[in-house]
Amino acid sequence: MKHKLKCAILAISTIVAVGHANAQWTGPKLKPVKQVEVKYGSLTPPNRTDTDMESFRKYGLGQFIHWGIYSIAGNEWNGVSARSGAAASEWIRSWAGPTAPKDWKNTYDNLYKQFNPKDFDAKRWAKQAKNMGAKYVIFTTKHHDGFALWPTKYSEYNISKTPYQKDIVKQIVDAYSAEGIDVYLYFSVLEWNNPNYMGKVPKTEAEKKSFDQFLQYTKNQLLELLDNYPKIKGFWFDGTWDASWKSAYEFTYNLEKELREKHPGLIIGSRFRNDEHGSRHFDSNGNILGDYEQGWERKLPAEFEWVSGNDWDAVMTIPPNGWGYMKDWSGIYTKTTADLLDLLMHAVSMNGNFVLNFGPDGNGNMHPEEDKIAQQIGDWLKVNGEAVYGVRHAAFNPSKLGYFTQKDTNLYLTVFNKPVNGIVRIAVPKTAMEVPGTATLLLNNQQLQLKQSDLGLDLDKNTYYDVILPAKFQPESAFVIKMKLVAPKSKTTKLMDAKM
Ligand code: H79
Repeated sequence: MKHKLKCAILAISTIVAVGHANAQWTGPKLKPVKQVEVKYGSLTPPNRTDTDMESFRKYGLGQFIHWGIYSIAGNEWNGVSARSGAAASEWIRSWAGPTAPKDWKNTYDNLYKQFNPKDFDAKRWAKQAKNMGAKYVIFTTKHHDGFALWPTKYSEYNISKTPYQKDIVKQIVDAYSAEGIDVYLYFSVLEWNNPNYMGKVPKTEAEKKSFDQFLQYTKNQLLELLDNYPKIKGFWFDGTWDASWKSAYEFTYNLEKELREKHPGLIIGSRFRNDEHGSRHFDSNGNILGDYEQGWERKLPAEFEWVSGNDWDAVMTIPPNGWGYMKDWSGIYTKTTADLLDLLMHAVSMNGNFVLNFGPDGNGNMHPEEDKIAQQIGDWLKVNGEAVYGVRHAAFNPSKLGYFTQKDTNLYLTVFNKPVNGIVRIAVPKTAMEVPGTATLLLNNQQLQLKQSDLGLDLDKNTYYDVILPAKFQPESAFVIKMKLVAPKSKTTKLMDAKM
């Protein structure tokens, strides 16, 4: 609660002009009115145009995997749910209060001695991801508990000390790369049980010495990851919000530089580091830090303007807030495939990638519901993927029926709300230079009737294109109407604009 308040105050103080209706949730990025000197701003230009970043822009769908020691617990221990005591399943180490097992942290910190995922098969996961239609994966190398899923030289708390022993990160990188899926590594900077880590700004000489060691350790691990897994495309950083890390802006600036020099094309999001004034994600002048915005965690921009032209991804859980394995999905709302497809289309229609999280169990199996969802998303994308991959935001008025996406002269409308009259009406500004010329149903390539309708509303700036759905069309899921954009046939007739 304290942190949330701090966050809200920070947000208000850095944004000079507020007042958007949705400002309490999130909102458009308003550039600060006053520009200040920023020495430790972004090392890369916004909207990089190199091939790596072009690939990022085309992914559409990604897979997130949260796997670690917490997966053994599955958000419960000895039959007692951690729901009332831990923030999320991957946070189970912080379980406290009356429901927490006795000596819980100690139990947790020794759980790695049991980590032996007998069913783990990276190739099986990679095949599933491929079949689902994911074009990139973000894999947890180390979460807030500090446990490393690769045999790092820089900490004893790693996979080589478990009964399993083998390098998990390597298997993931190899298996997913072999399927043509780009690999990004999730890396939490903060560590709950590292004696050299602290949340506050180090003050005393002893604290400074400790934290310097922690910084060096982080640098060593990141360079090690690049050395070990040169095939990776980028990092997805987390746990970078504490005052200690924020105060190390010079170190993190130089570290980012070093990572980029070592691995040309590397993609790093906006969550890695802040500028010298403490501004995170965006520097004090409102410019994005890093290559893509990482602010959309379990939420999406309501309007396209909110993303301010930046590249971005949205990472999403299926349960309300649980990234690591949650054994028990009962009694909570878990997003359906239809919900997830809606969120996917929402994201891509605003130039973002949608990254769906999976939390496999301690044996290396996905949750059975995740298996089903992956299959259903894959089935849907095999038919409708054209509206998802490599598309951009379409500059048409948002539709209440679904989401527009565009690729060259192809316009796609993914319809989630089928109109009862079977007429999919598309509003197009009368001044538009490109308008729908033909319409087909992506489902079966059936040509659909398309006609222009002027409603004759006073001062209406739009004309309307009506796509007529076949009378017997009863789709079971969202469907895509693909339209060819052409030059408008003629100027629309101006019947009678009232002069008032
Ligand atoms: O790995 C998953 C979560 O465990 C992790 N990110 C995803 C991908 C995550 N860790 N923490 N959180 C998500 C949310 C934490 C928010 C807060 Fe704070 C941290 C509230 C208080 C401290 C950041 C800093 C937001 C407010 C202050």
